[in-house]
Parts: sequence; C-alpha cells; structure tokens
Amino acid sequence: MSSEWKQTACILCECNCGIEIRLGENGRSFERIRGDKAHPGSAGYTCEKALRLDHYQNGRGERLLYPQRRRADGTYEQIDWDTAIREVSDLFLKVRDEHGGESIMYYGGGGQGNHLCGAYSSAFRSVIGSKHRSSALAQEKTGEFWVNGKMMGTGVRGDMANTEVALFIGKNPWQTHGFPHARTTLKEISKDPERSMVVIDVRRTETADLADYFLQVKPGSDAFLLSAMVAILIQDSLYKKDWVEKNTEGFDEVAKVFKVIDVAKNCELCGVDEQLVRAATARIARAQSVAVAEDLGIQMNRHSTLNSYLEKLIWLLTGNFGNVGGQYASSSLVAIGSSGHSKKRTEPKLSPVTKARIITGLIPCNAIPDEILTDAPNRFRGMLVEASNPVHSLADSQRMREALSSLDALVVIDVFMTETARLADYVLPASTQFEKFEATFFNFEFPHNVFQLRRPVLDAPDGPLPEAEIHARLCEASGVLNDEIYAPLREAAKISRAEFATVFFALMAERTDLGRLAPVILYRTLGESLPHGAAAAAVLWPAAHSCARNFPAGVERAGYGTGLEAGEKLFDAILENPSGVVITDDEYDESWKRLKTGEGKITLDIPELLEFVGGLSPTDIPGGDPEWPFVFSAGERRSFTANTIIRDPQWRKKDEKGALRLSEGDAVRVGVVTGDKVRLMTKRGSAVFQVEVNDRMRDGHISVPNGMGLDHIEDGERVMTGVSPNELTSTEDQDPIAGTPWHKSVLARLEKV
Ligand SMILES: Nc1nc2c(c(=O)[nH]1)N[C@H]1C(S)=C(S)[C@@H](COP(=O)(O)OP(=O)(O)OC[C@H]3O[C@@H](n4cnc5c(=O)[nH]c(N)nc54)[C@H](O)[C@@H]3O)O[C@H]1N2
Ligand SMILES: Nc1nc2c(c(=O)[nH]1)N[C@H]1C(S)=C(S)[C@@H](COP(=O)(O)OP(=O)(O)OC[C@H]3O[C@@H](n4cnc5c(=O)[nH]c(N)nc54)[C@H](O)[C@@H]3O)O[C@H]1N2
Ligand code: SF4
Ligand SMILES: [Mo]
Repeated sequence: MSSEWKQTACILCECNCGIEIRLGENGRSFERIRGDKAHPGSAGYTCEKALRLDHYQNGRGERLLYPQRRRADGTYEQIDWDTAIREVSDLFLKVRDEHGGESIMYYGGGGQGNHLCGAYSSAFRSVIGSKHRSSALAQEKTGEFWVNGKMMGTGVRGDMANTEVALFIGKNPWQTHGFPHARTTLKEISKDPERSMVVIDVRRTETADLADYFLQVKPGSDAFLLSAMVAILIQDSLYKKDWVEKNTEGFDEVAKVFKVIDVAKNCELCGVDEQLVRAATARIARAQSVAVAEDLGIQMNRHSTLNSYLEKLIWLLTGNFGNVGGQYASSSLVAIGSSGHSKKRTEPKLSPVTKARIITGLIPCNAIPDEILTDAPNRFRGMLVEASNPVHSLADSQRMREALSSLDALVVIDVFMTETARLADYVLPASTQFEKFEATFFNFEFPHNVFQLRRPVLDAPDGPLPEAEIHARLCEASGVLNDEIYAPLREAAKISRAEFATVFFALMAERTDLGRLAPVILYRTLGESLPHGAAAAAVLWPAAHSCARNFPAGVERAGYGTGLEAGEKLFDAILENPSGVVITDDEYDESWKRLKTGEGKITLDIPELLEFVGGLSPTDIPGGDPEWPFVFSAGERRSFTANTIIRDPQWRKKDEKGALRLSEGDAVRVGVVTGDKVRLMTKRGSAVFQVEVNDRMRDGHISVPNGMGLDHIEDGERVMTGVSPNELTSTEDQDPIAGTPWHKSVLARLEKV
C-alpha cells in the first residue's frame, strides 16, 4: 500500500465532502478512504457512500477508453482522437451551416462533482453557434429559481447549523444531505430542547424520526398544507408585522388571498391533523430563527413552483432572511442557477418550438423531446451531451430515446458507455474525476464559503482526456484558434501574471470575436504556466477576480486584501490548497446587500402564483382513482443511491436491486409479502419489482429508488440491475410554470406476479 494520502472530494452529492484517498500497491485501487479533516467545509465528515468510491473509479461500469464512432448498423468502432475531433467538429459545423447554430443544443455540463467541463464547453458552443442549453436543474430546481428571482433576485439557503427551528419540506437530509455534515447537525437539533425540527413528508423518513413535528401529508397535497400554514400566520396574526413592513413589499395582496383560506378544510384535504399544523406553525412563528430546505418531494410534484413560493412566504412572514439561523444569500466563485431575476427583461424567454419558459437559461427538460420530434423548421437538430445521462434521467426514456435517435448529430462526452452514449454518433471518453483537476461550483456555504480545486489522485489510462483538452481541440479543429494567437500570451505568462493580464486584455479588447473562446485561450496559455500541472484551473483565474469584485468585503475578511491583488491572492490560494480554501468570510447583513429586487426590499406578492392559491381544487390531489389506486414516487434517494454516477451494483451494501416499498396494509391488499414480485403499471409503461413491506410508508403510496436500471460488464456481457424509474414516467405531467416533472406522484396500479 502506498503511504501517501491524497486530498480530493466525494462526487456523489452536492456537498462534495473533502476526503483523502490512499492508493493500493497497483497505484489504481482506492485502498482506503477517509474524511479530510483539513477540508474547511466538511472538516472530516462523510457519509457511508464516500467510502465506496472505488466502485466509480475501478468498478465494472463499461469504461470508455477510446473515441467511438457509430457504424450504420448501430455498433461502434474505435477511432483515434485526431479523427474523432475533426469529424465531431465538422459534423456540428455542418448542422450549423445548414440549419443555424440555434438548432444545436447543449445538455449537461457537470454532475454532482464536476463543473469544469461546463466552463470549457462554452468555447466550442460559441464556435458552432449553439445558444440553447439545459441540465438536470431544469427538472428540479428551476421553479424555485424562478420564485427566488421574483422575490429576492438571488438564491438563498437555510443556515441549518445555527437555526432554532429547522423545516424540511419533501426533503430527507438524513439520506440526501444538502448541507454540511447533515447528520451531525440533524442530531444536534433533535437533542437540543431549545431547538425544534419540523418535517413535511409522505413517508416517515429517517429525518422524520428526529422531528418534533412530523406532518405526514398525503402525496401531492403540500399546496393545501403550506397554504394552511401561511393562512394561520396571517389569520392568527402570528407573522412579524414590523419586520414585514420594514423589509418587504406586497403584503396586502398576499393577505387578501390567505385571509379567506379555510384552514380546517385544507388540513383535512392534505391529511394532517389541524392541531398539529397549528402547533408546528406557532412554533415556527415564535422562533428566533427558522431555516428551511425544500427538495424533490415538492419540486418534482404537483404545484411545485407554487409550493416553492408558499415555502418562502412561511419564512419571510416570520422574518427569517439575513438573520443568524435564517436564510442567507451566499457568495459564489461561479454562480450556478442563482436566480431567474432580470431587471431588464419583462417578457419571459421561451423555447423555440413549444414556447416553454426558459428559466436561468435552461430549457425545461420535459420540453426537450417535443423540441426535437416535430416538423417545425426551428426544431433542434444536434445535441452535445456532457457529463449527464438524459436518456436515463429525464422523464419518459422511451420518448427521449426516440428524440435523440432522430437528431442529425448527437455527441456524448462521458467516462462510461451510458444509456445516452449508446445513441450517439460519436462518444468521446473523459478521464474520471480522480484522474484530472476538477471542481464544483456548488459553493453555497455561509458565513465561510469554501472552494476546492481537486488535484488528480492517479494518472488516467492512455486514451481518455480531460474535458478542457477535448474542448480546446474541438475549437482548434474548427480553425478559430491556433498557436499564432497563443504565442504572445504564452510568452507573457512566462514573465508574470501581471504581464499576462496586460497582453490578454489587450487581445480581448482588439479581438472581440475571441471573447467567448476565452476559457480555451486561458487553458492553452496561462494554464500551461500554472503550478502542479493545473492547466484546467485556468478558468478559475477570471472567476477569482470576479469573486473579489462581487464580494469584496467577504474576500477581504477571508484574508485576501482588496482590489486586483485580492483576485490574484485568492487564485493562488485555490491553486496551493488541495483540501480547499475559505473564499469569503461573510457577515450576516451581507445577504441584504445581495438582494436585487425593489429598493432593498423583498417582493412578497407574485400575482401569477397568488391566483393559483385561490384556484386550488381538491381534484388536484392524486389518489383514490379505482383504475390507478396508487401514488408512485419514481425515484427515491436511499442509503446506496447516487444518481447514475456509479454503475456497478456491487457498490451497494444493501438494497442492491432497488425494492419497491409499500405499507403493510397495501401489501395485504395486493396479497404480497417482502421478497414477492409485483408488476407496476403506469399510463406510460410497466415493470416488475421485488417488494419490500416497509413501515415508513403510508397507505396508497409506493416508492422505488432512483439510479437503478444501469448495466455493467460481467464476463464480457452487459448485465442490467433493477429498473430505471423513467421507463415509467411521462413528460406531460409537469408544472405549468417551470415544466418540472411530477415524478413523486405518478398514478400507478400493482399486480402480483
Ligand atoms: N443517497 C443519495 N443522496 C443524494 C442523491 C442520491 O442519488 N442518493 N442525489 C442528490 C440529488 S441530485 C438531489 S436533487 C437530492 C434530492 O434529495 P431529496 O429531495 O431529499 O430526495 P428524495 O428521496 O428524492 O425525495 C425527498 C422526499 O420527498 C418525499 N416525498 C414524496 N412525495 C412527497 C409529497 O407529495 N410531499 C412531500 N412533502 N414529500 C414527498 C419522499 O418521501 C422523500 O423522503 O439528493 C442528493 N443526495
Ligand atoms: N424519475 C426520476 N428521474 C430523476 C430523478 C428522480 O428522482 N426520479 N432525479 C433527477 C435528479 S434530481 C437529477 S440531479 C438527475 C441526475 O441525472 P444526470 O444529470 O443525468 O446526472 P447523473 O446521473 O449524475 O449522470 C452523470 C453522468 O456523468 C458521468 N460522469 C461521471 N464523471 C464524469 C466526468 O468526470 N466527466 C464526464 N464527462 N462525465 C462524467 C457519469 O458516467 C454519468 O453518465 O436525475 C434526475 N432524474
Ligand atoms: S454527504 Fe456523503 S455522498 Fe454527499 S458528498 Fe458527503 S460523503 Fe459524499
Ligand atoms: Mo438533483
């Protein structure tokens, strides 16, 4: 065993806990993994999943080692990189010349642990004129982004570590984390008699076990519960009048709508005892601070954008913004889907064919097949997919396969031969996240925000390349970049960064056509002069400067000084600290300065959504249909699920095939016991699952895990484990505003097999 511990991070959820890896004697296996105590965010914390990362690096997923080109019969042949780069570049240029660059879409740009590819892809996208893009965020978070944009013009998060009352809505942080050292924080809140936890979920989750108030809603009925809570705050005058008056606008319009809500009736409809709802709401109202996290339970469900709004009204009416333990607006190195706010634009931007609302630049995922499968002349004809698996992860895989197969050009950049890669004209192999420099822009910590540039833990095998290199070669193949452009910049970079800056900005001023190619230009010039071989970190140089410009007080308090010097020092610190660095040290009132709406005021009324509150109807609540008696959650997070990042099922210590969970009562009604098989049918498809009777489930609700239905290689054959939930979902079931899918409440029926 090697004795050297190498610092990196876990790539299985957005927390990206710092870890250390010790390689085995072969220099490839992850012999030991432990939490990295020097990581300024996670400080040694991990959950059980990080310890299984060897199954990502060295598992039996079908690793791509060489570029692949599709033959007419659908099989693939290996080609060399020069051929692959030339042909991919030519293919997209041809689509651009024939149909315009608007017809080429980009999907992905990073998963839970890898966002540098997205930063570099923008260069090649500009070469081929690609304007439209999307990612998984547009099937979960865009509704919330839209609401944030309207109310605050900035993204916000709850200060869980310091809050008096934590409120979780459709979120199970015990399994899914979402804030630093989640389990430790949950246990602390639970143990402390001065603090409380409120959980709103359909299932009695592991998080609900720790709650003081567990509001077990009927699936898909949260809008009734949350509007009852807002109504109680207003009708019983529990809201913070002075705070609301001082800091917000539009209260009267909101009050008008909620004054007439029938609290008792709403509680009955959502299936939660009215006294419990009143007690939980009163607890929230009297707290010094309340921190809230919502997630897929409401975001992938009926009324999802409306629920994001109601959730925000609860903490805003109780004065929980910019206070210790409330919600904060964090700094960022590179902003990621921060808000849909725009002062300039009044008309929403819409997708080309279906006219779906584009939020934070992203086309709703549910609209993608309809943007392709049409005769409309402005349909999408080409797609570049990177670090994402939309055939598996987006609603209705059958239709997604049909759509992607009909494109004139599909190119996938991935580590593995995925479900999406199997439809591509070309597949380009990327090195894994432990074989290259990598980073994420999921940096939302407060008051100390953290960024980590991860160094390679081991060498890549011959063949795969880091995405920065792939995008640079694609740009060069198209003829827009060459050594003549690079040479003076390389010379300057050898002298000093100040000299480089002078030459670089002079070039950018003179050649405005090169502006969008900056990431690749930086990679090829400044990048080559960076220490530790960190060429792919070149895009972080302008990012560090913009962080210093946008968040000067926080950056200065974190010890980097002011002005241009601060940007340089921050960049150096990022390069030199493999465990990550604190980028900003914020004070709580900083959040107020980050508001972009009104004159430092939060907007409470969103007329479009207030209208929905008035129009809520009991028939909106799913369930009770004799033909489709079950409400089905298609994709629940469990102890060993991690999207489609690890393909080898051996990484799971339990629930290897992903059981369908149902309540004791439903098991009796269907006539099954644990271990039996059932056929699950939805309007879109059917599949067979093994059953697990589970006392956390409520009657009428069934669930299967996410990330199943992936294959791996055994004795040269592809072997599939479990069922991918999106073989059973459809694209029509979606939010009217953000187009996010209703995966948590799909109507279903069960039959014993
Ligand atoms: N272990 C693990 N952790 C992960 C991931 C993973 O794959 N595995 N993925 C990461 C990613 S990409 C994301 S987006 C997050 C998601 O994290 P979460 O949103 O916390 O995960 P889910 O389990 O999908 O859904 C949360 C809860 O919604 C509940 N729910 C279902 N229907 C309803 C409803 O009608 N109302 C309410 N109130 N609740 C309902 C479910 O019972 C479940 O407990 O997790 C991240 N962390
Ligand atoms: N029915 C249903 N569908 C869902 C969900 C659900 O709960 N139910 N959850 C949804 C959610 S919240 C999310 S976030 C999405 C996630 O779905 P996707 O956005 O598709 O992301 P992942 O499944 O994480 O896939 C990541 C891809 O990146 C590849 N990869 C890993 N490392 C690298 C690398 O270094 N470079 C490159 N180029 N590729 C790499 C992996 O092999 C994998 O193919 O799934 C969504 N789909
Ligand atoms: S919480 Fe667990 S899965 Fe998420 S980054 Fe940390 S160790 Fe990985
Ligand atoms: Mo997600």
